[in-house]
Amino acid sequence: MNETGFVEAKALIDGAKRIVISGHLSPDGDTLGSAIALARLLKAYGKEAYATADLNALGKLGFMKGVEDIIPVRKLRHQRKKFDLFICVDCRSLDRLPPEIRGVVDGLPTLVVDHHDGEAGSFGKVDMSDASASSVGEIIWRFARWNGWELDDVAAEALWVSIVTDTGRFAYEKCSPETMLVGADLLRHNVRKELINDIIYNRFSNKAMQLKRIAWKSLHVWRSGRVAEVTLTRDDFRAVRGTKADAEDAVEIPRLCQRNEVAVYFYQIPDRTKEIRCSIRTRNNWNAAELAARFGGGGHLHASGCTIKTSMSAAKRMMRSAIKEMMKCPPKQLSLPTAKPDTKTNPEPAPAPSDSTATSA
Ligand SMILES: [Mn+2]
Repeated sequence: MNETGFVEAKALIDGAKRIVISGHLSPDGDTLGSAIALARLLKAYGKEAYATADLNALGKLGFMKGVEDIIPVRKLRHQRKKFDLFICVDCRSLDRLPPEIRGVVDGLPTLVVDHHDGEAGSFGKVDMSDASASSVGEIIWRFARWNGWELDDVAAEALWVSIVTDTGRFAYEKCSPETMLVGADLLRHNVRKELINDIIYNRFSNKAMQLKRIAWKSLHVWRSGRVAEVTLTRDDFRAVRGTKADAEDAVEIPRLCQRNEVAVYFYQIPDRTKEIRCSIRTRNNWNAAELAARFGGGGHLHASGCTIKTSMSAAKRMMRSAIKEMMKCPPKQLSLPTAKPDTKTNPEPAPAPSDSTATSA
């Protein structure tokens, strides 16, 4: 794990009084968990620190401790001028922030903490990102440890949610021996691990169940299942009065096909016609970040997202032809982590292009 930026980040924090923290639109477990934990840690350190998020987009994550301290993005505008530092977590591009926050943080000194594959450059004044980290939560844990900051139970639970969700419950490629040690440390606190697992992975609202049923029916498989898709249209969401957050995991359905290598979930946000979001998951080194980057999105090697501003049928045509083209040549053999027990960090693949308009990966 890379600790570059910690010294500069600390200096920036020391020079600030009122700090605002935000992650990307449609916050996921890592975004929310790292924002909550960081705000707690900074408060305990003597700063005024506020995590902000679109509270209407939390979905299941609303159960998290610390959510009650989050300032809704739309209330931020009234707080202008008072902040003197912006910390951007789980994202390194202004385009991915909730629109309400862009005006508030514009011009503020900015610290970026991200772990997406991408170019080193970001809009931050100081950047303590690390593309080898499993999650931003892991970077925050390391930063806290480096500073000698103690975690309280709320921060520990938030970081647990970060890491669990971004590693697919300690299973994805970037989950390193060090990630497991961070997890082990977090469990020394009162982390409700069983409840968290149950809420996030094993319990679904009626709306979510109905959307799953529709998504299953839409399953479209080609190349003998090597490529598979599901679709939820604006009408589907309307029919069950559901939101994007009710179908966050729909991309897991096409992934279940035994031979699946590329899975895509196409969906439409009810009030945005002519805008198709694509959530992409790959296996076997097919570069999901590069595929999404063709459409201005980005993400990780095996998980990415993008938005295509066109109709559903045109978006599908474009994505399918991009997939076909990608699959013409075998994927680059990337340096995946070896089975050696002493592997310290996961070597990362060649950087993917910037993920400026990626939807949550
Ligand atoms: Mn993340």
